[in-house]
Amino acid sequence: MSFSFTTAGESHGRALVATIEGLPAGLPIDQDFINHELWRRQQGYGRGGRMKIETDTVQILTGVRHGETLGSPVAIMVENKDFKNWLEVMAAEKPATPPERDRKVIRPRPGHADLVGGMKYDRRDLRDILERASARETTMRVAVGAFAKLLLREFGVELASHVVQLGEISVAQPDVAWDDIKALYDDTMLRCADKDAEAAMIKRIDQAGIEEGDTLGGIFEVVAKGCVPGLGSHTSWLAKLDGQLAQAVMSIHAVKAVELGLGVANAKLPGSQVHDEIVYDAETHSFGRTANRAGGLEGGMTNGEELRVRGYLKPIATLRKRLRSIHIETKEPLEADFERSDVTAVPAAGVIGEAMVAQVLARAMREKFGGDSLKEMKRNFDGYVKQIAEY
Ligand code: EPS
Repeated sequence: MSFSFTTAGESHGRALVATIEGLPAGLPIDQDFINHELWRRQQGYGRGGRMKIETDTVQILTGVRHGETLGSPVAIMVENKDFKNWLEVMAAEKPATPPERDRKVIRPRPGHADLVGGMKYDRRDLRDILERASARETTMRVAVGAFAKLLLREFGVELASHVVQLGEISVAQPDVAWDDIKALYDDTMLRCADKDAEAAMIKRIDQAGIEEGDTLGGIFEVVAKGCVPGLGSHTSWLAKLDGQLAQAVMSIHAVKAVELGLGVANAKLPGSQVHDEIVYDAETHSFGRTANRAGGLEGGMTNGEELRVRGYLKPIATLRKRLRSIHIETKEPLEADFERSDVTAVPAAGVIGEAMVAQVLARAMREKFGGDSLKEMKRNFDGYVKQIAEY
């Protein structure tokens, strides 16, 4: 038994869709929660005009009845409100006459999928690449992630994220406690725990966006609290949860590096200052660690500490300050294409990071505890928790 999903949809097409397989039957589905997660992804200072057009709302098409999963594939959809402005350009049917404004893209943006995608798929209108390469796709990852979060919640696992760096501005104290991160869950600015740093980040976004026509990257951190020890496995490279998390988070648009725990800083330190020492609490009969520099993972398995995963984003590739490019037909040098864009999407990427970490954990939980119904899965889980307590 596993958990998997596929997304489909173009940024300015009719709708975005996803199918999810592997949810157990009998899982309560709270649509308000899913929509709230979608709302969270749309927040954040530095977003562009598109977010004023869209109010992402999920429609559940299959696999759920009377508020509970059936154990069958779940199909979901989010409509693109902007589609009404792109009816002719994005129509599935071949137009009888070419649209008045064809919105053809022939000036590939450096750092985007435009040029390589056009070459590989042999498309001469780079919109055929841009539409699917767009980070709009992450709407469905967040919707799927909400289903994964609803499953994880049944087993006491919660996720949240925060921004630790924007452009060159970092929080003063990077090890932010879970409660302080959780308190930012519905924040609409930068979900940054350090308010002085956040004020500086906002200024920097204004400077980059308004004055310079530029874009900014940064770093988000996702924390998952309440994971049972032993998700993932040391026995095979594909089974290692750290590898799976890296792949899942790296697949988010513009993420160029993934860090687990204090992985980057740890590379510069001697082992005695890196490894979290093991302690035992005789009263609660449980093992613990003196610190969590490993970010909750040892040997490719969760160790019961908070899971901490960071995603490093490069700046968005659509810039008002246009970079040099080449006309794909005439091969003349010109400036790259620009329609409209965000200045930064680091806070949104954190929400997407939560969704991707949630789906990796949901898959690991489904693989470990199986069960066709939630009840059966919980029975298996309880047996394992007892085994751990008796160890
Ligand atoms: C994106 C470009 C912008 C962003 C978009 C991602 O869209 P548009 O071209 O319509 O202005 O707003 O993000 C979303 C639509 C979203 O929902 O996150 C891109 O090129 O990646």
